[in-house]
Amino acid sequence: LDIAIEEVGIPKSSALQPEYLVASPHRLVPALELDNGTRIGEAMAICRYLEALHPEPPLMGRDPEEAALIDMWERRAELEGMRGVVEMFRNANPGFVDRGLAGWTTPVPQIEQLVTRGQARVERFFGILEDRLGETEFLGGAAFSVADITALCTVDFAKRAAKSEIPPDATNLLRWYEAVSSRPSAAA
Ligand SMILES: N[C@@H](CCC(=O)N[C@@H](CS)C(=O)NCC(=O)O)C(=O)O
Repeated sequence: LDIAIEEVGIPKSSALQPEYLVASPHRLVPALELDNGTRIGEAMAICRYLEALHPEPPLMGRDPEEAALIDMWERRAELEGMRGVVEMFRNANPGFVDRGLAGWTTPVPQIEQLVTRGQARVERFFGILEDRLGETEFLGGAAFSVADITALCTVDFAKRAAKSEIPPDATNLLRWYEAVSSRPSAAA
């Protein structure tokens, strides 16, 4: 989809631009601004909006069962995987001192123990992915979906920001990672 992208501060600086924050009480990115001025926050709400406008190819399932399984795995990828990476990243990175939680205006101290706990969550998540991808080609089932997109972002962020690599013996996960990373959209 051809959508104009405007950088408003993350990740290039340590804070979001004041002009952006004026109309963003949640103080988080991303947000999708419609032509009528409506702003949609939350990555998955944005995905759902775009999917409704552009249903082909379907990334959120073709029937209720497929949709539920994709939703289940997408939520696991965010809540179990991405949360762990974020815990590691925000609580260890010197650029995030007093910014332990995103979107807060008051200082939130970093907590060292969350780095270790985040690492444990990421390792557990890699195991969950490895088991699931031994059963199905993609995370949500037989077709590539938004669950794979969130999981790929999680694995890439884990590698880049938290130096957590896929274990070499996780052959199903490595097979999947190679396949989804080489899709033109991911490569771009
Ligand atoms: N649940 C939100 C999470 C948004 C979020 O945490 N965004 C982070 C960066 S990816 C942010 O805006 N951080 C601002 C900050 O650190 O102050 C979503 O899915 O969009």
